[in-house]
Amino acid sequence: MDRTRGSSSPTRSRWLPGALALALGAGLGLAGGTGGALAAEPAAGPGAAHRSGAAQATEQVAEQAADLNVARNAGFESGLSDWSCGTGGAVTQAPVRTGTGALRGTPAGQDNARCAQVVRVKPDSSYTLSAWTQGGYAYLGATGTGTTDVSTWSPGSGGWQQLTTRFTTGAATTSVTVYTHGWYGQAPYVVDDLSVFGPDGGGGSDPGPAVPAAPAGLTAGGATSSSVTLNWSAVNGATGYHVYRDGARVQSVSGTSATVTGLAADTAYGFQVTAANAAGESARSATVTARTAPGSPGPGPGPNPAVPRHAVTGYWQNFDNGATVQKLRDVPAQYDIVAVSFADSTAVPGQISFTLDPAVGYASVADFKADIAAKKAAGVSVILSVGGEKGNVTINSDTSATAFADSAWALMREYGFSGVDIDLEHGINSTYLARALRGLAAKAGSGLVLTMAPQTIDMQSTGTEYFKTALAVKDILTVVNTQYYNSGSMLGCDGKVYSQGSVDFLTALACVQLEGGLDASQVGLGVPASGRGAGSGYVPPSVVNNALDCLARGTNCGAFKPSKTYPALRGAMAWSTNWDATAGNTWSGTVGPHVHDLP
Ligand SMILES: [Ca+2]
Repeated sequence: MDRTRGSSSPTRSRWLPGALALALGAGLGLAGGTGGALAAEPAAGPGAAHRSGAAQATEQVAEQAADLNVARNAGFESGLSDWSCGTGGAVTQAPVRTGTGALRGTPAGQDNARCAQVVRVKPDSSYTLSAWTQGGYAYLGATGTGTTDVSTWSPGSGGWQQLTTRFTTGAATTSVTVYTHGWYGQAPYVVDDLSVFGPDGGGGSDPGPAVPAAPAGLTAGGATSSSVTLNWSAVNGATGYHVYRDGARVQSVSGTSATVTGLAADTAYGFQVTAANAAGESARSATVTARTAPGSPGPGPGPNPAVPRHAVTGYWQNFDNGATVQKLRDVPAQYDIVAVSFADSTAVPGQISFTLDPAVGYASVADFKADIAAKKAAGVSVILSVGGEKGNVTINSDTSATAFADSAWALMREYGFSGVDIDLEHGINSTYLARALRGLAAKAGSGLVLTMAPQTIDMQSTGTEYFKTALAVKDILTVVNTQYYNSGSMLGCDGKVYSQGSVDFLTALACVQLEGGLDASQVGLGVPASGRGAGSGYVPPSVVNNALDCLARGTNCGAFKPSKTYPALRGAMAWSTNWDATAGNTWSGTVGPHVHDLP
């Protein structure tokens, strides 16, 4: 349907740090290849003034990257990976100087608990070897330097203490063994943040743990009136997760689920999760919205009023787009089915939610529910419309079909809706959408009101996914109100082309559905309630009435005359009750009595 929802969805910010990291990575790669050329480049010359900014940036990175820590896993954040240790070496979580791990060496009588690593070095270069230690006697040294091997030691201490020494590599030396160990029979020693600082020997540096990625797969379930349970997928390298509620951090956990408590009943909350480790906290996950259960039992679906033989459907706008803002109680009694527009899709494929727009003016959600109950008591079916121009829901698997049925049923029970309207405008999969609707019908029972509002193009032949869906659920389908507007020219059931905005367009196109396998009681004429309710294709209410007469009685036809009459034709639909109100409710006042007067 052509309409502006007027709602604003938050724009996801782009992950700039990621782009920055990419650029830096590219710079480092270039720097490695041009390191030798840098020194040879003239300090000034004809080309110097014209060097690109990119080249200058590359050189700056190269200069910064000239010296680095050539040891791997130097902070023991990845266990003993890259290290060769005897039986006395192990990783400890306490004490650690940085991150979450450190080396604990436990010497024995014949074992000094030595751990060593072969690092790649540049020949004829100087390196500073250092490490932080505490506990018992700790040694730090290097062998295979090609010049003079070095070592240093500490008798131990109760706090962190840095050991430092230096070595120079030989003319042909490309690797050196660095080691640390304790002393025979002495107390365990702890080492963290070891560094072999000097020119890159070709092995690069160990960046340590990276900031983890944002968690994916966040879902909300198990809502009570005061809590919501969240689940998400584990993130590589994460040591914990933080949970955010409406932007504020409310909880930190080590696993991949959390139950957020202390929530208000019958309230929607937006949740996000981040992953964290020693390097920092990830970006926030996509937001999942969850609503807590009502504090007291909701009105429930109750027995649905029967839809009359001839019925008028009207869409009620849960948003302000310039049409008259109204409450459900303001919708004229001529409307037998009121489709609340629209449900929202959530991050879970197939799942829908509903949030009452404050712009509509209800004092509370309970007030809105009371209006639904009052309409129901007056014999009106208030249903929830799914879709619209901007509210698409993807149902293309058994999982998403189930998610749809479960969430739609939950909303029916919570608000008292009598059913759902399918107003999806793209990407329909008839197999799974039919499965989803059957799943809902299995829960809601025979009182379910199920309507559809396809676009004209979607109902031109029985081969389209929309038409196939309608036929696949024919036994539980109330009415299909095809939108006979916003569509230009289309084919009638006689194979002729008809232009929108005429009685023939309504009758000849409805004939496609009437002859395509739907029962006449399942066909309604969907039209704009006023000229402002659609971009094109508006016809006055008198033309709608003529089309109804033509199909149901064979009178008041235009050029197109159906070969038979369809007295059981269900009726008509208007977008929207709000646009109808804007035009003084002329549409429902004219078409409504006429529909109810059909044979
Ligand atoms: Ca560490």
